[in-house]
Amino acid sequence: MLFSTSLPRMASQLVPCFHITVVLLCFTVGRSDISCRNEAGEAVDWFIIYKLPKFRIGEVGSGVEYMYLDSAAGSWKRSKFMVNTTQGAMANTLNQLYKGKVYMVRSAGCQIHRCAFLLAQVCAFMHSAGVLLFDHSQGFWLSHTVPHFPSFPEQGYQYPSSGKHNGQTALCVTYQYSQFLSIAQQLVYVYPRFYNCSVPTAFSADLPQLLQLCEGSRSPLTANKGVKALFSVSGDKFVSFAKSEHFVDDIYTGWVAQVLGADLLVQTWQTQGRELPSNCSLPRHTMNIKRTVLPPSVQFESHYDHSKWCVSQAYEDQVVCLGDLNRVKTQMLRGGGLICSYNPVIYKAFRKAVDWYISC
Ligand SMILES: *[C@@H]1O[C@H](CO)[C@@H](O)[C@H](O)[C@H]1NC(C)=O
Ligand SMILES: *[C@@H]1O[C@H](CO)[C@@H](O)[C@H](O)[C@H]1NC(C)=O
Ligand SMILES: *[C@H]1O[C@H](CO)[C@@H](O)[C@H](O)[C@H]1NC(C)=O
Repeated sequence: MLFSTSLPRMASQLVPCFHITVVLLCFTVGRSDISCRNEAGEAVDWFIIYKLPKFRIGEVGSGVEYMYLDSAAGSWKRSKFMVNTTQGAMANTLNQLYKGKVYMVRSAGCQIHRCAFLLAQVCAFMHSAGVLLFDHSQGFWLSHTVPHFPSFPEQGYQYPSSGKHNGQTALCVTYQYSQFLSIAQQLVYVYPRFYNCSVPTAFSADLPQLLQLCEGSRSPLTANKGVKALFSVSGDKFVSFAKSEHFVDDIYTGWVAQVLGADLLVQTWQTQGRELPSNCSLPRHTMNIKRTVLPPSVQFESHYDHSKWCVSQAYEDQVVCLGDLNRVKTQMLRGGGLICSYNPVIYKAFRKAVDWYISC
C-alpha cells in the first residue's frame, strides 16, 4: 500500500503501511566484497548519513544535501554529492544490489540470477526500512528512515521525493556472514513483510527465519523482545534491540534506556497530540530533542526531522542508537528496533548535534 509522495505529512502518517525492507541473499563464487561503501566507493566498516531537512533555521536547502560520517572522516563532513544521485556512499553501497550483474562480471559479488531477493512492506503508522545484502562471506545491513526507499532492484538507484522534505538518517554496517543469523533472529521480532523474495536453499539451513519471513510468516515468539551484540567485520560492537508488537511500550523509556543504564536524549519524529513527553518516571530518563545542529551551524527543528536516534546525555555513558521507532503513542504497538554503538566517533558526532532538548 504505497502512497503518493505528494501527500502532506499529516495524511502520510495515517496511512497504515510503511515501506521497504529489501533482503538480497547472494551466492558467490570466489571472494566476496559486499560491503558498506564510502563516498569514493571503497569498502568501509560502517558509515552514517544524516540527510539534511529542506527547511532549516534561517535557510532553505534543496532537500538532498547530506552529512557523512565514518571512522576515517572522524566527524561530520558535508558531502559534495546529493543523495538523489548515483554518486556518494548510499548509491555506492546500494549499487552492489542494482548492479549485481556488473559485480558478477568482476566476480566480486552477486550473480543476479543466483541471488535471492526479499523485499518487504510492513504495515504500521510510519515509514521505516532497511536493506540486507550479503553472500556466504559477508554483506551489509543498511538501516534508514527514508520512506519509499530503496527502489526495486530492476529500477536502479532512485531516491524518492518523499524522502527530501524531512531530515533522515542511514546507518550501514558491514558484517561477516555469521552475524546474519543474529540479524535474522532480531528481524523476527520486528516482523517485516517481504513482498519480493526468494531464499536459495543454500541459505535455508543457516537462516530458516529469513526463509519464513520471506514466505510471510514467522514461528511463534518465545519472547516479545531481544537484544543481540553484533560485530562488524573490523570488530566494532553494534548492539541490536528489537521488539515485537507484543511489547507494548515506548522502546526508549520502557526498555533501552534502562538496559543501557543511561539517560537518553532522543530525536524522533513526533506528531502533535501523539507525542510522548520527556519521561523521568523510571530510573533512567528519556528527554526529547527539539532542535539539532550539524557542522558548521546547520540548525533544524525536530518536526522537520524524520530521523530516529538517541544519545546518552552523559559523556561517560558514550552510547548512541539509531532506529526505526518514534516516541509517539501509536508506535508503542509496533515492532521495531534500535542499533546502538559505543564508538567514540559516532558518540561525539551525535552528542554535539543536540542543540536543545526538553528536560523533565
Ligand atoms: C535531485 O533533487 C534536486 C532537488 O529536488 C533536483 O533539483 C534534482 O534534479 C534531482 N536530481 C536527480 C538526479 O534526481
Ligand atoms: C514513562 O514511561 C514509562 C514507560 O514507558 C511509563 O510506564 C510511564 O507511565 C511514563 N511516565 C509518564 C509520566 O509519562
Ligand atoms: C521480485 O524479485 C524477483 C526475483 O526474486 C524478480 O524476478 C521480480 O521481478 C521482482 N518483482 C518486482 C515487482 O520487482
